[in-house]
Amino acid sequence: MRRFSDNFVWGVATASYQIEGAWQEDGRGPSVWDMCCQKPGFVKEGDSGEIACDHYHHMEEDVRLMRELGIRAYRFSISWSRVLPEGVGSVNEAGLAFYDRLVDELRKNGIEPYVTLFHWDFPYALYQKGGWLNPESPDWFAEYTRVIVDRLSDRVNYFITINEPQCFVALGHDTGIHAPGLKLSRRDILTAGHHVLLAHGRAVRVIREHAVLPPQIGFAPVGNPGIPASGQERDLEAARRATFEGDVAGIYWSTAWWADPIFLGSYPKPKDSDMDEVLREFLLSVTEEEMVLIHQPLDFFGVNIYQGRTVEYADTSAGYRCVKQNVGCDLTAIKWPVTPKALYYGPKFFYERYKKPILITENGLSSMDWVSLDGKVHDPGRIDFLSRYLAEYHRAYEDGVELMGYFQWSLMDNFEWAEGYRERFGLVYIDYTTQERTPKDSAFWYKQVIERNGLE
Ligand code: PNW
Repeated sequence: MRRFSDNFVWGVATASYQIEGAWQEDGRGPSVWDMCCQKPGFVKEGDSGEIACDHYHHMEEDVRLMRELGIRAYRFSISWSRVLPEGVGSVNEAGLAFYDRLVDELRKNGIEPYVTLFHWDFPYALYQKGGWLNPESPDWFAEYTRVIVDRLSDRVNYFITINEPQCFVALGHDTGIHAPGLKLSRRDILTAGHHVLLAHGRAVRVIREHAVLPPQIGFAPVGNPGIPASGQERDLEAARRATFEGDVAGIYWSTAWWADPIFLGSYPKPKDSDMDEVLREFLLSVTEEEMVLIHQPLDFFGVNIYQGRTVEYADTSAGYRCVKQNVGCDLTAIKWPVTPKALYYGPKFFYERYKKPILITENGLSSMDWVSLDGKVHDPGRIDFLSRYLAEYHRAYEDGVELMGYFQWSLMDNFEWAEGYRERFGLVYIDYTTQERTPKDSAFWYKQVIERNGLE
């Protein structure tokens, strides 16, 4: 029996644009994802979040389902432009009321709300003013945060400011495969990223100053930890280094690029291969005052972990190299490798460096699920995957890493960004033509895990 601590939180996670739909209802303003979904070829099959899981109209049903599945906590995000259609200025009461009802409904059902303020659906009106490149963007985010805190903080303790800056900054502004679909210069990407960090700092201050209930605040970067190729000490050290430095895709993909300023008060020292004139100038332009703002005290280290990369020692200036995946290595439907040890080494390394309780804000997989002839959805692969990952997470706990909880991604199948509806990450199957919800076998399995507070 692998049991977690008594106060361990078991939850599921979703994000507004991926599930809500109702894209033009009750005064919601457009976001950059609405804009990009209209561009031919941006999303596979021309899918969009216009309807998604129609959660906006199935909210009560979805909360009831969570209660039936024994879920204790629900991490959801708020659509900024549903609440502030122009991003700033006039508040859309109907939009805000939706989240108000959601929070009430959760509380009524004994489910703890975890609010993510920003999960990528940036208001289109603010994008037209320059988006994250505009130096006013931290002010905009602070204003929006204030609206949410004033309305919800009498019933919400847990806030997560920003989800995965790696994705919406890098995929959104570098490769351009996520909204807003830009391919900017390195200097501009660094600037946008810096504004995101400042926005985080401003939001934390707003929450601390105005929250009614005592707040618990975190943020949620992607963690793509290094996994040592062997039990040798030098491979362990190589994996640790790789975890905190950029991978092949560059500096914006490293967890430390975002987490070091927030938790340690300075940008990580870039490794030689990342250092160029642009980066040097950028780092020189950052002021001490800005770093103080970014470096607000937080309560936990939230992190989304899906996979890790195997790393070994190398006699090079980097000190490590990534090991090529085995031929035919195990892959999920979205073709990400199955690497359970990411949930051991990630928490371990992040805890060592940032010294905060670890909260897995997302972990899960997409798999090939459909409703069988017996009317059920059999997803043994998901049960096996999650069992392996949770066993590793438990190993971290046994080794003394302070764990706060675990959120499975996702409650239900949903709009998987540029991949559209092809990828099914849910514990609950969604039939997008009827909006019927069918809990998969894994949902009932997860219910037992929660009841036992661990694995058999
Ligand atoms: C996350 N990686 O994105 C997002 O927070 C979710 O909105 C998304 O649906 C979910 O994971 C599944 O993709 C990630 O490369 C994107 O390791 C990429 C990675 C991890 C998470």
